[in-house]
Order: sequence, then C-alpha cells, then structure tokens
Amino acid sequence: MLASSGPARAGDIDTDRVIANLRALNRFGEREGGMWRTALSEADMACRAWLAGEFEALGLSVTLDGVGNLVGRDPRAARAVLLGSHSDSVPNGGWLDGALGVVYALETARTLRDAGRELGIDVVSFGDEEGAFLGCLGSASFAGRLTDVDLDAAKSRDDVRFRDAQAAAGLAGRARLSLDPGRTVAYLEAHIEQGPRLEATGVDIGIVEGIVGLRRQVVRFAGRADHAGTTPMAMRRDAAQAMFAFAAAVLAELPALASPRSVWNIGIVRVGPGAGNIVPSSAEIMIEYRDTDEAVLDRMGAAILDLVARSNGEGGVGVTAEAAGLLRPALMDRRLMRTIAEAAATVGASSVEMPSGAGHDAQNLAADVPTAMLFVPSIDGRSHDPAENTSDADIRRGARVYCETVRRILAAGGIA
Ligand code: HGY
Ligand code: MN
Ligand code: MN
Repeated sequence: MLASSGPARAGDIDTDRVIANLRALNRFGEREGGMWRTALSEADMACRAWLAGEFEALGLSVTLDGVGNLVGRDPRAARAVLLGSHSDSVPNGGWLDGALGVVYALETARTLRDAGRELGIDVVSFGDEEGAFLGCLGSASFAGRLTDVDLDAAKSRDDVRFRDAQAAAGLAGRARLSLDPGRTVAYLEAHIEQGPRLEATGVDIGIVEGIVGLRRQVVRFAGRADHAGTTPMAMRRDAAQAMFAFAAAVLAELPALASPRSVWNIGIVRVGPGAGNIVPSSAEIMIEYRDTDEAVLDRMGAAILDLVARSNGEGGVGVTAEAAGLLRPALMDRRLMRTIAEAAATVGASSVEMPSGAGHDAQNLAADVPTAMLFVPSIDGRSHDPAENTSDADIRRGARVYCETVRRILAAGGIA
C-alpha cells in the first residue's frame, strides 16, 4: 500500500459536475431505486443520445456504431488516450456500474482537452458490457473479436435475437467501429470495485493488476410433458428433476477442481412449460465460472461437459450444452499501474494493487493497447443490485486520481 501525501492540484476535475452527471445518467432507466438500462433498451439508447450530446459539446466527433458503442474522437489529434467504460446495466442493477467510468472519462476530457501537446483524448461508452446478448459485446466488437455470424446467433435470456433488438434500436446496417492501435496509445477505465476489499481495508483506490477470465455454458434438458397426477414416477421423463440432479452434481464436483480464486454461479434457471400439474418437458440452466488461470477454467469446463455426457439419456432426458460466452483473463499494463499509483499519491489517496473478480471491457482491449483500471470502493461490497453505492467523497477522490493519471500520460506524450 503506497503512502498518501499532498493536496489535490489546482485546475482539477470539477467533481461537482461528476456527481451531477452521475445523477443525470441515473435518470435513464432508474425504476423504484433499481437501474434497468439494459443493452439496446429505450433507456440505454436515450442515455447514449444524451452522452453523444455531451461528447459533441466537448468538440469531439461522435459516432454511435452498429452494436451501440458510442465513441467521441478528438478531431485535432492523430494519437489519443482512450477513456471510458460502459453505460448499460444489468436488470435491476445499481447506478454506478459502468456509469462512473463513463462520467470520469467525460469530465476528464473536459478538464484536460487542451492539456496534451500532441496527444488527444477520445471517450467511449461500450455497448452491452453486461452480456444481455453477449458478455462485453461492444468492446469485443471494437477489438475485432466478434464476427457477424456471432451477432446473428446472439440472443437475450428472453430469446430476443440481437439482430431484432439492433433493428429496433435503429442500428441495423450501421458499420461497427474498430480499435486503431496506431491512434490509441492507452485505454484507461475507472470502475466501482463491486466487492468488499477496499472498504474493508480502508484503502481509497484499487489499482487493477489483472482481470479474471469468464466462461458460460447453457445446459438444456429435454424430457416429456405428462400429467403430474396420473403418470407413475417410473414412467416420467422429468426434465426439471434431471436439471436439479445435474446442478447438485456439478456444484459438488467444482470445488475440487477450483483454485482459491475460482468462483462459479448458476444465474439463470428455466423450466417449461411451467405449470404445477405438468411434468416438465424442458429445463435449462446457465453456469458461469471465473478464474485468472485459463488452465483452471479448462478443467472446470471439461468437468461440466463430462457430466453432461454422463447425464445424457438418464431417465429418458436428453442433456446438451452450448457455450454462451468467453472472456479471456487479462493483465494490466504495469507502467500505467505505476502512473495511477503516482497520481493517487499526488492527490493524497492511498492505493493498493488488486485483481478484478468482475469482468470488464478493459480485458478486451488489453491484448492490443496498454490498458489499466482503477477502482473506487463499493459500500458493503455490493453491486448488481439497487444497494450498489459509493460515498460522495470516494467518487470525488477517484475522479481526481483518474484525471491526474491522464494528465501525467498527456504530459509524457504517452506511456513513460
Ligand atoms: O459480470 C461482470 O463481471 C461484469 O459486471 N459485467
Ligand atoms: Mn461494469
Ligand atoms: Mn456489471
């Protein structure tokens, strides 16, 4: 943990505007305290339209691309630092996940727009980071990791095709933007920690050293609908019973294959046709598992698929699996990490290096441009829930560290 010293420097980012803009974003999609700004929804597109106006007011040339990425480019510069995050949310999420990084980027671009000698500042809000259709869809597309075939196949949890949602949002036929490593000298993202560590240790800023890899499998069970009262148990092909047995078996098997950092989650469960007096003919679960080490992810995935093969056909129920998302683990740029630490000290903030258990757009850019992230504390470590929050003081302090980091990159004309 680095010591803290010295006050913030003059001409710093306007943290009142940061707070005001976070509150302005909150207007798009907030319902009964929760955030419903899901990818390509009306609220998501209205928020992007508002952000586009803010980017344009800064003199940036603004593009909303075919998957919802909103990019503001400094037309005066041939090379630039890219700042941003995402502005879509999970269903009934919190007000800061993604929004904090986009607002920090916007206000830093406002503060430092004339600070760079030959480096400009570009700003981005990536589309569908939360995986309504595909995890980190926008940044994966921006990094050239998504084909049109991937997008043709992408569907939401409610079986809405990405292409239909794209058309309804008015984005059909639009070109997709791509990262230009010749222009973008670095990508810097600020985000709420979404975990308990910074608050528990009393540290102001997390300097992300690495982001976990994430994989998802959708496992489907195909049985037969029957009368739930008259059909003898031995005659049933009960898809839900097969799912419960499978889920219990996989949850029993994963701990022995996991590392101390591994996590796993069954976040989507569906049974059809969904009546109390019908033996379920269909069932489906989504299993997501994460670790920083791809060898661990490989062996967890192999165990899941092996169990699918062993379960298939038992009790007359067909069991199949479909990969539904993959994010590779990514290490952050140590030179940028050092710059964040120096900026934190300048601003008088304590900081600590730490891993990210959450996935982020940054991991899609890290292979192509020097990339770094900073975290601000989450109250009670909560996120992906209306309880998600960060203190005013921590939001303001994080904005100053973020802006000071960018100031240093501009002053050095890139990454020193
Ligand atoms: O799921 C995640 O890790 C991120 O919040 N999208
Ligand atoms: Mn996020
Ligand atoms: Mn999130």
